[in-house]
Amino acid sequence: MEMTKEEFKKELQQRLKEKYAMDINDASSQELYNVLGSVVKAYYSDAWSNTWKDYLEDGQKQAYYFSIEFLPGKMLKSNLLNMGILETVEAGLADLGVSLDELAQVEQDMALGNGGLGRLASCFMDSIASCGLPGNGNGIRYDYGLFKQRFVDGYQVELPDEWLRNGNTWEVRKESKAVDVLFGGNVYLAEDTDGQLRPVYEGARRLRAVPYDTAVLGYQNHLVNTLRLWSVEIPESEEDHYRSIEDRRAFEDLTAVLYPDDSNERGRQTRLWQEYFFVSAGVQSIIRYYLRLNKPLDVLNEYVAIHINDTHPALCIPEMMRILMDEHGMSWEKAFNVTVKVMSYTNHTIMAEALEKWPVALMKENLPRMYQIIEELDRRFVNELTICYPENPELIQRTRIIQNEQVHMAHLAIICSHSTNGVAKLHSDLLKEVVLHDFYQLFPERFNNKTNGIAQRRWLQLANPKLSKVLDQTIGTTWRKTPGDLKLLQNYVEDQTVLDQLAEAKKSNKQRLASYIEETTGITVSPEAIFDVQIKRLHAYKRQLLNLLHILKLYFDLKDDPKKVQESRLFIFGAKAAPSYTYAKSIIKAINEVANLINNDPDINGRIKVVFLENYNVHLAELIIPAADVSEQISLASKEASGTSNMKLMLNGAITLATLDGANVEIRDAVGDDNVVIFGMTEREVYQYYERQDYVAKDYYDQSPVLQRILNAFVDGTIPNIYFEGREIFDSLLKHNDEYFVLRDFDAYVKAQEKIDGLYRDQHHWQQMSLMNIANAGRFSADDTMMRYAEEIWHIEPVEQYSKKKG
Ligand code: Z2T
Repeated sequence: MEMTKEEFKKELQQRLKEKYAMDINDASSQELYNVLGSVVKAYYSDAWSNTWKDYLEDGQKQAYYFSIEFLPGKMLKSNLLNMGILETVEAGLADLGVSLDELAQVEQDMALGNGGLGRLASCFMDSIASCGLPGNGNGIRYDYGLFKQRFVDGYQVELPDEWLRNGNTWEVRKESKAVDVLFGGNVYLAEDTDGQLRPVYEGARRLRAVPYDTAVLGYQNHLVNTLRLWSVEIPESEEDHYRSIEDRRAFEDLTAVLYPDDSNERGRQTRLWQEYFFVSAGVQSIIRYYLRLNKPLDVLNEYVAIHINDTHPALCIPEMMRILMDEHGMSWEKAFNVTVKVMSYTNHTIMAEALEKWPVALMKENLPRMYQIIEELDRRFVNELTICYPENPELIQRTRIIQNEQVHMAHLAIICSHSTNGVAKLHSDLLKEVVLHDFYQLFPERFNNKTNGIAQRRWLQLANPKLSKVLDQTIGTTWRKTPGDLKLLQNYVEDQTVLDQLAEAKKSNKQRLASYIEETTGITVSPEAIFDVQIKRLHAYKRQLLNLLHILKLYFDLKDDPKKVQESRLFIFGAKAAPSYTYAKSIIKAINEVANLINNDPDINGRIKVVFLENYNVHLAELIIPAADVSEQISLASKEASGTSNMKLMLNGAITLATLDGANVEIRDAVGDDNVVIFGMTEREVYQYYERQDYVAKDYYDQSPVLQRILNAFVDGTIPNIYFEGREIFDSLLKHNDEYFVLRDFDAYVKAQEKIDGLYRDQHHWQQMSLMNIANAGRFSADDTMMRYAEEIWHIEPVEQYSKKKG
């Protein structure tokens, strides 16, 4: 793929004429963006169709990543970077008096995900392609992505995310690849003409799944994989099956909105439909494609790997069984054998409220054939265990798929797949030793760890061009292809010139963020302050409240002693709360009120400022992360499965202030104890409290005048306008005994923050720590993570002509 600047300019102007009959000067940013998009698409279209062709002709094994969420963010610059024409296009546009950055702003963030899980899926898509691996995504094309967040009087208000309003340049609707999916009705087995038992459907609804394909470009290797997202339509022939407009609307709305709950499941009917819809459409289209290879279905596992991203796509298992048996006449035993070898599953949380369980009645009514198959899977599992472990009926009851009239989706996924992985070492160990211990005893060989990773192209090359340039000048450019080469930076830890350049890049990123803050909130902040960042979904276990309590401590300290020696700090929050999660919303309100109080207190005089940025999303992350000095990763140990913003912040030179949770443990191992600040209980100590049941939060309050003053501020009017929210938070800590041990870890957190303060005061040393973090972030490359999935779970290989060596 080659293109000169002049060719690009000509092409752009030509297309602008064709589409809008306009010159550059007359075109709006939206029009220019649209035209630029079509240039880019045309540019990769050959590579895309060649990749399809190569896969079909070579017939090598492919992986399919099934996820109910994908969170790619904006794609323009990322596509340009991966095609190797980012600089050409930027310069060409500049010649024409147009700024690429301004055009890039026009693109709507594609936010078909809640947070970590969806963003991980998108980092993985980028890495699969960049590693030359044959792998594709399968998900849902929601008409509305994750809600837009606004603050009104400090309260979160949710607005619909109309991301498709101005069209979507990147997607291609493929009507001819549509498939039908059946819901509801009755199913019974009847003898067919050939004497075989086949299911007969009565009164089922037939919905059409239409795929929209988006190209996933590999990094400068000419490979283009596909992200296939399904949208629902009602086939014309079915229109008179709807009894009323409401009845019809319910089905039409199947792919309308993404459920905005990040780690909590609420068993809604539409959610179950969504899950079956994209799973059935995806598996059907995989089988249809496979049949074109003319291979027998009982070796499907030699050509297809299906990955189940958390349990939401776990219906892949019974759906695959259905297709193999009902549509292709395979026996149960053969179908099960193949299915297990095809499927693999990732667990993303140990939080009990996130574990998916569907009521049997709901499943039976909406997905009768799925339920029959699940019931049979359960029956056979129980039978087998009864033979193997006749002395242990409790084990069988604990592990079976159907319990208490509920289908346990995680059990289904583990029992009927060949691999179950956690997303960080600590998390995977907890799965084996505690949460899924029974299953680990039954299938030890199935359990493995795959620590998450991040697409360093987006999170360093694109988000932080300033730092990227310093790296190029210092260690050469190989890190762009091989993130492990960031290690070379360690050689410069004593080099003052390099340290200064790194500091300069950070400063400039802080200025960029400061301008954004000023523009969007009216709050003036100093780039000299420590930028202390906590960006993630709002959840009690992530303990934004701990951060807030510490801010209040600093505030009272300064009120009491205005001469106190203390670095100035800017506390930055970005977080959406699930709309139904009232406690999380109360925390948002409280942070906003504390921010108001502190930012406007003349006694504080700007030495602490608190900014809660609205509508945290991928794009904002790209602005905040390069500007961060401190990365807050303060979840209660054992609760955060991995975290991935921790890796992005480290890569951009922030110092991690963390509990030993999730991937924080591996960050510490990577940088060493001197380059990270760790505090708080370990996961063992947490479990000890659970065993002994002897945590008394109120003791911490009773014994600490500091905590008394801080907590009282929530209920005595010190923090204004939080009459109800303040009481709710106060009670959560003292009346309901502080589920996430905020008070238990408070003192340790304060000390850790004091340590941060002292370290920052020694700027030279701070820069060295920052450098060590950047240098050791290479190990969290999603490229490496994907190669491990490829080798150890999916058993797929890079395609020869696209592999890194050639690229
Ligand atoms: C999610 O983002 C995560 C876990 C979930 O469990 C659901 C959602 Cl939407 C069902 C996150 C984890 O909380 C985080 O620790 C992890 O880094 C991320 O998934 C990716 O594995």
